[in-house]
Amino acid sequence: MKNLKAMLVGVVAALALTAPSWASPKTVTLNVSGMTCEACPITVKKALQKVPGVSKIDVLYEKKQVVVTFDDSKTNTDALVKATTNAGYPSQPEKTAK
Ligand SMILES: [Cu+2]
Repeated sequence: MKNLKAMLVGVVAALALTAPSWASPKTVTLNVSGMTCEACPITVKKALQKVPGVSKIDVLYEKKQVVVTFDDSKTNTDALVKATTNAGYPSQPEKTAK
């Protein structure tokens, strides 16, 4: 079964690389420096959940980062930044290393 698993991993990797244009979930990492206590991520998360098109939010409290997965046909990084900023937590998209 080892080979099958390796093959599946390869297929998934290939799919990820050739992401179809009709469904393009994007992931952005936002640096939220204002998250200073453990209640902050909850507020940030709630604000982001209200943005249409957002499908996944991972708060990395220790790194003061929020990883947001969203549908880029429905929303964009600017809207996400605006949402956290309006909630009292200004954020900056992390420059993605290519
Ligand atoms: Cu707090």
